Amino acid sequence: MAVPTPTVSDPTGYELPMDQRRVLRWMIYIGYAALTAGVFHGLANALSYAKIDIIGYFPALHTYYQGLTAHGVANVIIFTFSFSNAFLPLMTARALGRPLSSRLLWASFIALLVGNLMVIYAVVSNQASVLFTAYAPLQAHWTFYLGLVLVVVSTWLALGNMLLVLRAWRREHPGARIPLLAHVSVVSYLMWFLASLPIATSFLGFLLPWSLGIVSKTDPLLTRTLFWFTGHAIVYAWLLPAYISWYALIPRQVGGSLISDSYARLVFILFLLLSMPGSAHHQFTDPGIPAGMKVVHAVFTFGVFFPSLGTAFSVIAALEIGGRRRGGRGLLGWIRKLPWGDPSVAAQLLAMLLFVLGGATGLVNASFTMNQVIHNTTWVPGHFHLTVGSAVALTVMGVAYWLIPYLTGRGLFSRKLALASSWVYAFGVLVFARGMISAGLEGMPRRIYRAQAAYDDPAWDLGGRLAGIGGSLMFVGAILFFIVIGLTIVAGKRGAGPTDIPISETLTAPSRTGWEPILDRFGWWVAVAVALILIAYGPFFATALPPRLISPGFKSL
Ligand code: HAS
Ligand code: CU
Repeated sequence: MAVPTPTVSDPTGYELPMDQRRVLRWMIYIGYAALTAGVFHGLANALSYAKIDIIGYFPALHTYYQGLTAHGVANVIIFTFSFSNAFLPLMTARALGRPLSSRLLWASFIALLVGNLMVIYAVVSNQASVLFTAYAPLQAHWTFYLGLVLVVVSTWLALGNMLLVLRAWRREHPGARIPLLAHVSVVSYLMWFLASLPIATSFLGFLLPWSLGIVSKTDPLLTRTLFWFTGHAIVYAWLLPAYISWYALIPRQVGGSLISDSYARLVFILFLLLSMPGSAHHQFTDPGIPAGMKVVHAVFTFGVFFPSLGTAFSVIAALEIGGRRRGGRGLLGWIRKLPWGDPSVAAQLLAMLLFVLGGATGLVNASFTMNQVIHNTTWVPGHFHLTVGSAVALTVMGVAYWLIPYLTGRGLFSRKLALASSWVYAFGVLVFARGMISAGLEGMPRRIYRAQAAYDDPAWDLGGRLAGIGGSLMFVGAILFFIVIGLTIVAGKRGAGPTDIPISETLTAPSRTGWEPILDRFGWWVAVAVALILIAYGPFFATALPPRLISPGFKSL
């Protein structure tokens, strides 16, 4: 293939003020702190599948479910959103060449911090062992629900900040196309804003008053359905920041170019439209959800598979252009020529490769009849450690290897250690997921502490051991990441950080004529997204409302 030359490059070269970078940095550190706490229970959980019991060594841990709640909330809620809350506004400000609102930035930071502290209190004091899914009638302390709502509020404030910057930019550039990096960042959090409304309604309107004793009973089916409405779309809120890096930054980092600007925008718009309406695939086995709704949601789930397939096509093409510019020849020779020695790139290439398996297992989950086989087995954590635990976590780690030096001004502490972290972690996930997936097919249940369970099956032994080995490697990889980042922050070479963000070039510029500017009409797309949500959820809510408050709270101690 001939190697094309880029036609569009980033013009602004804007530098965000240092005081704003500082807040962004601390926002991200909250997530790292959460992840540090979260991975310890991950180790205990993985080892338990290999029948090794270390949970007794955890100080102040009362039950397995307390630890599993901490693991889930810390890793998939605090770690992910603290990153997005910093990353997306930064990308928007940089792409539009304008500062953020410092007030909103602080407000977002404080909401995240206070929310996080409330959740930590609830979980550490063993008053919220309800797992990250927070299903009623399991009842948590009110600080758990309010804390998580504050975390959600922090994301709304981050979105508000981005929209303010965008509005100011649009006033100064009437009729201009929004720069791609800002476009995809704003769409990501617009999607999440819509997606987060049901959980906010469920927590504020139902579970919080119920936990405070203001109402004595609640509606498990309605709150559970509201949870999954948000709870499926949330996975794309975790994924899209990674996709932003793969589309808009990684091509630059490997010396390639993004092929099509409109294609990238279209993919993000498709996520805005299709992330919410498929959410009931988490409830295929739930009674109380009409079969027709399950069918509609299954169809939408297959729909949201396509923007990811499209992403695979676009990202691989951008990588291939980079590999060929670097001298790669032949069908696959360009892969070797990619800058594997750059820890930021290597982590993200590994993330992409693992995501192929995450996507494939997702298709199995989404297939109604196959879902009956794997639901509530360890197959499901096998799937999601290949998605959020790999595609997202490894990308966030890879981004950190330039982002933390950029935000602190300090050089990355050790490239070798960073590379080792990614490879050990990626290999660990592969082994872990292989174990969880195969044992899941043998019926090994998820969310059990096998090392102490009263029931067992020898068919789970091999998968369980692999899960234990893989999980331990993931733990080592994560610890290496913390060492590299921690030492970069305190001992990285001053002044050696990059001065700018690696923004990619695009082969085809955004057009100001024809149909393409429609992609920038966020208001319209939000309206279409709402219409699709009404199709997918309208009939259910028509029968589920008014709520049936039937269940008192149960506490897991
Ligand atoms: Fe999922 C359950 C279906 C994607 C996370 N999912 C979960 C749970 C989590 C989760 C956390 O339909 C468990 C929740 C719980 O606690 O119960 N999932 C899907 C489908 C997709 C999918 C169809 N999931 C994700 C993502 C997640 C995530 C992304 C987190 C970030 N999932 C389900 C279903 C369930 C489920 C059911 C319920 C199961 C049950 O019964 O409980 C799809 O969106 C996946 C599309 C992905 C692809 C892959 C594209 C590949 C790319 C990489 C290309 C680059 C390359 C690199 C190849 C099509 C873009 C080249 C590199 C070189 C070096 C050359
Ligand atoms: Cu889902």
